[in-house]
Amino acid sequence: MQFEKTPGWLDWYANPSKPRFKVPVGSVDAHCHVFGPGAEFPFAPERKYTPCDASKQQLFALRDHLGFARNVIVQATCHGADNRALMDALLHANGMARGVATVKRSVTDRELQELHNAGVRAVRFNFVRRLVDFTPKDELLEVAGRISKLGWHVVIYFEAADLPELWDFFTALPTTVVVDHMGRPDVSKPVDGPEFELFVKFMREQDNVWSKVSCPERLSLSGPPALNGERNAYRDVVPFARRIVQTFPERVLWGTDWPHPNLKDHMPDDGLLVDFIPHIAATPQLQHKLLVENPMRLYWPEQP
Ligand code: 0GY
Repeated sequence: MQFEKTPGWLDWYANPSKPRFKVPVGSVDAHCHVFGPGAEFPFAPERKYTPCDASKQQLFALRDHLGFARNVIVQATCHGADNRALMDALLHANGMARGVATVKRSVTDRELQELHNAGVRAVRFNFVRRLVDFTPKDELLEVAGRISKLGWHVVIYFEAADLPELWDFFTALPTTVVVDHMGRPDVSKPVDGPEFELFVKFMREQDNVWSKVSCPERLSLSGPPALNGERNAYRDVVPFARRIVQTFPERVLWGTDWPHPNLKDHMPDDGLLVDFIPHIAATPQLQHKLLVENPMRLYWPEQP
């Protein structure tokens, strides 16, 4: 099937620079996606956007270029609850990728087992209104109960302003809970202001809650650096991510978010994103936890 991209859709950056920061051996890109290819894995009818293609081969080439060893591939909303593209990528990764799927209440135990066999270890619950239609909370809780028996966890995606309303639901989840992109803080607000304090409190009071300190390109208002050769990009996001890494070093993950869905203004150079890491995890110890120990504990617990 041929798909026409959403008008204004930005394709991923074709020739990312080589990062100056050398990630530790065995690093995991713990948040990335595959899109189709649409001709092989059609996008879902209920999708809110139609992306460019972004294949497993292209993802694995980026992994190698940036110096990463493994990927955690997150089901993107353009594929709805049809996890075939995700499973195909996982099955072709030689054990070097795990997955986060989207499932409905109607999913069978056999389908869950197939997802598990392919490498899925979590489901994603998305509360970002521009991306998905509302799913009743009782359905999500039922799914969470079922997947917890497989040892999976729940990944949640929401915007900072919605945390108060979602608090009771999130704190009722029976599994480890991983938050995408620090709950999308508004970085024009103070890092010690009430909105981000609530997120820090969420992590402090709930020791099952982890956070991805990813997506500065999505959160930044100051944007990428001017074309002056400077590689310290997205600096307005640094205090937020650094605070989470320093306060909860055992419960943070990092990912590129390649191929960067729904960016309207610019497409990040993935090499530059990797160079963001030492600004938020300043020591080799913190970098090793963020990029190796934490994702390995969560997604490859069987590995020594
Ligand atoms: C992200 C962010 C976005 C999109 C998706 O699944 C998705 O469609 O995750 C977004 O538009 O903010 O995590 O990649």
